[in-house]
Amino acid sequence: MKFQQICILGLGYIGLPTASMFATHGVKVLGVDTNLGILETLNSGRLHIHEPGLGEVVENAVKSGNLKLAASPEPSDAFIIAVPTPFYDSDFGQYNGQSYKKADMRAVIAATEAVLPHLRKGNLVVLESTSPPRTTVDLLVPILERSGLKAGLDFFVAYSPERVLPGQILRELVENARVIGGLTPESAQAGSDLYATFVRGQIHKTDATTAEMVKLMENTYRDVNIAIANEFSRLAERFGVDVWEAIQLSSLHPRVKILNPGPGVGGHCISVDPWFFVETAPDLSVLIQRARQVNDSQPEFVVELVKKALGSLPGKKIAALGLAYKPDVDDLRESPAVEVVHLLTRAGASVVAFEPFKPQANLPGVKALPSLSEAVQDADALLLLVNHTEFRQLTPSMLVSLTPARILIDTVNGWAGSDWAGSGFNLFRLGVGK
Ligand code: SAJ
Repeated sequence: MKFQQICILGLGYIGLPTASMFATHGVKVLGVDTNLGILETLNSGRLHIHEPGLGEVVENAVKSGNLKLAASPEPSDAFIIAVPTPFYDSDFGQYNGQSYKKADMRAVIAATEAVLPHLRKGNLVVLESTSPPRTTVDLLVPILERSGLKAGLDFFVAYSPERVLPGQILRELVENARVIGGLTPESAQAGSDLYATFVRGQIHKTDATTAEMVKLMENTYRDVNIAIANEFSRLAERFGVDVWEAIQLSSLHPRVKILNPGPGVGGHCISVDPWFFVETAPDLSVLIQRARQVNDSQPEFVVELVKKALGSLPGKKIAALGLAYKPDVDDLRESPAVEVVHLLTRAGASVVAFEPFKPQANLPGVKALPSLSEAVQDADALLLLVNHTEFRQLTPSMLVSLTPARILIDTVNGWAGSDWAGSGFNLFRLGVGK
């Protein structure tokens, strides 16, 4: 199948790089976003997200004349839906006395309904948004068939999960293997033809529900593995062990690879997606649910560490280094660092934060200052929450003149390599019980 004109709905971390990639590979792309602020930013040549290399790719896409932006779709050969699927903040499900989070599919529904008036025979509709199993079959198809056309016969439908790692999106978009789940084999083939435009990794065809499940399994697997690392950090503290050393030694075993503990699991994927299994099959996802709870409670464990380092929290001035959900990205969504700041503030500490990738961050309940020196200048303790390269490179001699604080708390093993012994700084590390 040939695709001359496509429409991509949702210009976030996935939609925008994907749209630009198609455009720089000769396809006419209409990038659609209902957020007019995003369209305005992009139209003025700026970006609303930080991703290495993205600025250049978007610029090339616009210069090529192939990437146009609009607030609503137009008739196209294919439509790709890449809108967010968060969970509801205050609408929880219940199973056996345990509450679980529920997916908010309103953006997917709205995007699919926006495609509906433009759907023609022979079109392809692809859902990329991470979704609960059976979304393509049970949610997307019934909406699209309101057109009077029959899915799989008159038009093609596929689910193709994005699997790129923030920070490396542009490379992974091209190089990663791609899974295309079709409603029918012909739909999978149509999806495969579309992504072959720029994907150099292998393209694997399957059915739509398998592809949905593959995506959720990948992120759930990672979440459960981080949960065990976080639980090990708690155990190590209890037993007077350095968890980082223990992990390194355990990982010498040829079949063991333990992930890193930290302040918790954030971002818009790993901390969200496992709930899509729990929501749809709570009776069968006990381990998955427990892992989520372990990771979600890790910020409280960090607060205990800070309390131990400072004696008590009320009135203590703490400089929180980093608010992003992981190193060297600007994304603050579901960030455990932000949760730690909230918990410390609630416990009476006076917290100021500095996030180098979003120095003007404006979050409710978080006082963020635009520079490291301002954030640390009258702190009692420095709390390292994100392993940004810039923070990892701080040394005792750099810090000594910046801050009166002599207590350092490292939740991400960022300062292990520096020589703090005899420096006058007292270093407390997460997961280190000695
Ligand atoms: N984290 C740890 N310890 C670790 C690794 C990560 O605490 O050893 C934390 C991070 O600090 C962060 C969270 O987990 O808070 C998630 O970070 P991540 O780097 O593991 O993953 P994401 O959310 O940036 O991207 C993931 C990736 N999925 C997998 O690696 C299986 C990516 O490939 C997906 O495309 C992405 O989710 C997505 O969009 O679903």
